[in-house]
Amino acid sequence: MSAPDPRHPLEHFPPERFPLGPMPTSLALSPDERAAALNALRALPAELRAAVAGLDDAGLDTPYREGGWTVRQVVHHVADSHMNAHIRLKLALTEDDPVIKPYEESLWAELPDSALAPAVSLDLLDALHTRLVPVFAGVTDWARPWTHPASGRWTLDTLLAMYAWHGCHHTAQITGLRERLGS
Ligand code: NI
Repeated sequence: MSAPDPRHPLEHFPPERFPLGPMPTSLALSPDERAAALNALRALPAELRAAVAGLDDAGLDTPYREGGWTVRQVVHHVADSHMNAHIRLKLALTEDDPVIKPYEESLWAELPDSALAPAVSLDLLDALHTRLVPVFAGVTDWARPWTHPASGRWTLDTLLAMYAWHGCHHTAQITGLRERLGS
């Protein structure tokens, strides 16, 4: 995922691509919403692993929607994205309103590591979320700002909500495909 782009038409969210609807962009969350988002991040590595369990190479190399990434690319993309989340969170906690670095996610998904076995990124996500979740859980000032060069200034609440949604969003793309295919 990238931070929200206000130029993107919000009314266009085809359900196969956006099974959970658009990414949330709240600037402030309630304590219950934060707890739910943290639980989603805690659960994500196991849920993504379960979503791809039992797929052979043909299943892993099936696009989750016409013209979309393969299941394998989706798994590696979640690792790409959440590595950036960890860096963005730590920058926001240690610098004054840092400008984060966007990246070309569709080009990253074409690099050779996105052809590896999904287990590589599933193991990476296990370790990464073991580090990411306690950093989020230790936040005391959820209004701390960070800035995306295209979409502007956001808060740590936004960052938490975005990535909690992001993991569930891609997991649901895979489970939705498997439901449609009966695989
Ligand atoms: Ni994404």
